[in-house]
Amino acid sequence: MLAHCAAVAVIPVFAMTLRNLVLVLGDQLSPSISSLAQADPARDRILMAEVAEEGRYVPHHPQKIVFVLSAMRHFAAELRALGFTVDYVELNDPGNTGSLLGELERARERLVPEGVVLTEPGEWRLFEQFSRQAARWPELVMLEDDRFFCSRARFARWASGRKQLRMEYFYREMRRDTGLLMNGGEPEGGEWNLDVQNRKALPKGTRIPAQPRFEPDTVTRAVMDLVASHFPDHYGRLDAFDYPVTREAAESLWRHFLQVGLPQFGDYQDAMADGQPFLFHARIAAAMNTGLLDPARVCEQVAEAYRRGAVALNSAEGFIRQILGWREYVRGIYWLMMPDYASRNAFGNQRELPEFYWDGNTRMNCMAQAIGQTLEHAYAHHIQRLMVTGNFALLAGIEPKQICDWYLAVYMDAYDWVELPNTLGMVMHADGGYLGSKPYCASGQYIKRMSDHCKSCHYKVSEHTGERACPFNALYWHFLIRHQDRLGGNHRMAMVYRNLERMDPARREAVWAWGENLLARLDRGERL
Ligand code: FAD
Ligand code: DLZ
Ligand code: SF4
Repeated sequence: MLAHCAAVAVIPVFAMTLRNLVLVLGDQLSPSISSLAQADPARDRILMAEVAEEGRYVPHHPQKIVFVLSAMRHFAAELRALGFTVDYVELNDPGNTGSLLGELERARERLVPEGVVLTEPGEWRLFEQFSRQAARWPELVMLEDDRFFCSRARFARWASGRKQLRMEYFYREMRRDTGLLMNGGEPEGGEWNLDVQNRKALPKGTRIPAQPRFEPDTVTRAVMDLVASHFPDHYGRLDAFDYPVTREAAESLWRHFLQVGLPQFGDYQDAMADGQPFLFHARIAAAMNTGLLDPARVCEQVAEAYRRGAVALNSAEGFIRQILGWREYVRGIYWLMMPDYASRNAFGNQRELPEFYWDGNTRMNCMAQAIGQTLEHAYAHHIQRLMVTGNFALLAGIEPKQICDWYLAVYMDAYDWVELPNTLGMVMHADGGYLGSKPYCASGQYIKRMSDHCKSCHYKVSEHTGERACPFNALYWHFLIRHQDRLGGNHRMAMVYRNLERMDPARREAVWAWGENLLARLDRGERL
């Protein structure tokens, strides 16, 4: 626990009365979270509630709902074993109001506690609801979520006075603050960021480690039935669920990664391959975002693996950068910029999200692979999200809210605080360049370089126009041409705009026209 808790209101204790009712949310499953750290099993009572609204505010993948509800049920058992009384409201319970605030209100009326305590929700949507409630209930206290390296106040101080924020400089501060991979005041190995050593394509025949499977226990199976009956219309396969739902099982997933994934994580972090959903990735984001794994311990263990020579620096640094750097950076931006951030749309995009995002039915093999595994596992790794499904949405000019809601719905690890800045800022550049200095736009050539997807694709990655041309190509040039006013002066885009200027005018015309054709087909609801 690295950040400081906000002051806890001192609530007097009277004999025979309940002191605090402590509400624990579905992504707060950490025994040492601020709301529980100050709770006393003898005087306080825990409330946990399964509610329809949290499953429906976007149509969450059924595996995400199963994961959260089953992990909540196991966590309630963990708290009871620690001596706490837990009032646990199941989705099917008669009288369930369907919302977290409704359940809190119901329990407050029933138990008449002196205080109501919760750790602040991670999403603005709920934070705002509870903040409004706190204005009506003086006994409601929200504590800071201290499961992050950087508190909201610390981030705001760092950001203050900077016109543009850059992850790289924030990350360096975090390395200095924590001492992770530091050698005195200098970064281990002399370089802060080994990103250039994280971009190898996968050589043919590389052995990919098998992923551990976590068979659903009786609790999880009951939750699977519940989710099937309550959310039958949600996108994604339910029966393939095999994710850990307890702290011990999450720990075993993590240990597996440390031993067999991490050594090659550095080299192949950006690689993609047909039929390989996980490659050398850790799959821990869902467990970490709900509190089953602690980011500080995870990073310390990676640094320790480097110190004892078990992994190379490009793996250790590449991995720690994602958590200490990106994860903290996007959260900082989220809290600094909300609620306005969510409605940013710098390019003025209005296009509907194509239907194939929901069923994977497209002839673009890279898209079909990324979306197909998302349906199957509620998972895609970072480069698939950024450079395949994200890149397509950017090039096609999809309305930011629609693509953000899609990411929020389909991934098991998705929460607004981490999904929104990644999608709206990093992928869609809809914040006008606040989070990242340039859009990550790319033609089919990037996907060809980093994967084997193009080999078995209906489309030809070498072609730019015509029925069999890779749609990413014409859409890439169309994107650059239509946003030249905004992006042409960006020095990080200078090379691509020089290439555009050198393009033969007839070819430029043809590529633009083919891009128009593709966009018109999307507007007619056609599948590419
Ligand atoms: P690994 O590749 O093994 O990486 C290790 C850890 O680093 C992850 O578990 C994650 O905690 C962290 N991490 C890596 N990249 C990022 C990043 N850009 N931002 C924040 N943390 C990062 N991550 C989420 O946790 N929830 C989301 O809702 C989410 N939405 C995303 C949406 C888009 C459009 C993009 C481009 C990225 C998104 N990410 C999100 C970041 C990243 O894709 C996932 O964290 C990662 O794919 C999870 O798989 P993993 O645990 O195997 O990660
Ligand atoms: C994601 C989720 C789901 C699907 N269901 C519940 C629930 O029934 N009860 C609950 O307390 N939390 C749930 N969650 C997690 C919340 O959505 C999460 O706490 C907020 O989004 C704040 O980050
Ligand atoms: Fe994707 Fe284009 Fe390659 Fe097909 S050819 S896999 S659409 S990049």
